Amino acid sequence: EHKFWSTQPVPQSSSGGGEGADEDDETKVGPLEVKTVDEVRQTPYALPKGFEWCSLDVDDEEVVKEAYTLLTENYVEDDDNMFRFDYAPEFLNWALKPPGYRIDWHVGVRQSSNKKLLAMITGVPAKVHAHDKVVKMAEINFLCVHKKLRSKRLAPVLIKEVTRRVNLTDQWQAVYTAGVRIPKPIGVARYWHRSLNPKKLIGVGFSRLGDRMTMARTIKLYKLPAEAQSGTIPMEPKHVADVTKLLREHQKQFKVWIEFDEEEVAHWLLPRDNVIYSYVITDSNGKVTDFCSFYNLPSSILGHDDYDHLKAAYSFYNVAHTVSFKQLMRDALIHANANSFDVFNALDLMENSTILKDLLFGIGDGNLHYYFYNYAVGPELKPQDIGIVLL
Ligand code: YNC
Ligand code: MG
Repeated sequence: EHKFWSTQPVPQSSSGGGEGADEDDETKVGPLEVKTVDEVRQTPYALPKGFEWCSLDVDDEEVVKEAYTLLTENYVEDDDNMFRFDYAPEFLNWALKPPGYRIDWHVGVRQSSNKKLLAMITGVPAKVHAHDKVVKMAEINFLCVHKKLRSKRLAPVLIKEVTRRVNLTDQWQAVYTAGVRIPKPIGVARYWHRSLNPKKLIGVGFSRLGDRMTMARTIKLYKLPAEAQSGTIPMEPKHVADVTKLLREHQKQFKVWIEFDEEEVAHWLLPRDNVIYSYVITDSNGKVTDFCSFYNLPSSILGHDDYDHLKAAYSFYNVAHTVSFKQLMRDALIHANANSFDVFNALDLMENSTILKDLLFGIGDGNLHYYFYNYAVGPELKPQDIGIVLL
């Protein structure tokens, strides 16, 4: 069934533990395959004639712009092809250059004749905790093949090449998420959506007017105050040490989570305009007691006359101590609304599902599957056991 994935060190049965499930998939925890660097192929995999490999030098703004163009024209669309993710160049600079990033883990495929970028896949380092073990993994993202090169088995070559490059650094595991179901998710989460600008969302076909609802009543229902209600203020560099401790103590409760040191917290959480928004609550001594964060991932609206973009906030990491989780997330909604986002999205993982309904989120369609490469975690994790949010 899966010509490529059946050859890879990933748990194979997709039956979720029912009849026919491979017993090993359910009981085994840890690496599926152990190798050494001298067993890794020294040369890149062969590409079809007329194409060549490159490393995406993301320190060069021109290269970031090329990646942006490939993605904005060819990356993920919804099932009805109404929207396509439009990760901004500033966002790619954030996503692809965390502490310890390596140019050679950002793999590109160019057309030899004109050097046009036609496919990519990226990796950044992450220290992943899985059931009390710490594993250095590559966080894989932005797998994209130009529309005119689809269904030619280029994706497996990209995946094998990034794997080879990661393996050459003596790392053997990866974490990734995808809308598609392949062998074999460690867990599955669902997106929920909270309307901030219902008029636009309904206008572009993202949502529909509810039964027995008028537009005026809908707008009133979702209206939020202009000012935060729980004392959240923008995070600053002086908050990094406190946030690092709070986040680590909080994430420990999940079965899988990513450990961030202070440098990584500074990178992933300090506010960047139009990219990452983070807010803290501090006590009378200025110590951080709570924080919330979301990132900006707009979608292009395909073929609509009045609007060309949907501005979406995605819940990132949140820790509540002195206010309820619901109060904290309500402040996140208020800040997103004040920054003119149209919708606030959150997955039903971590403790998110406890507040989604109260805060007027509606369930989305389609699942987000979580995967590890070459690392088994045993029985499928429940969303509330997953403490990882990727971009
Ligand atoms: C996918 N998203 O099943 P089988 S998510 C993984 N992730 O293989 P072809 C995928 N595998 O089933 P196309 C996948 N999508 O025959 C497809 N596949 O074994 C598998 N879309 O290849 C698929 N971006 O080249 C099949 O398909 C084989 O031309 C078919 O290319 C696929 O970034 C794709 O959705 C997705 O650009 C590139 O459709 C293309 O269709 C496209 O014939 C729009 O491929 C954008 C899009 C995916 C976003 C993401 C995470 C990717 C994770 C990849 C796996 C990483 C493994 C770990 C590596 C490091 C290991 C270490 C150490
Ligand atoms: Mg292809």
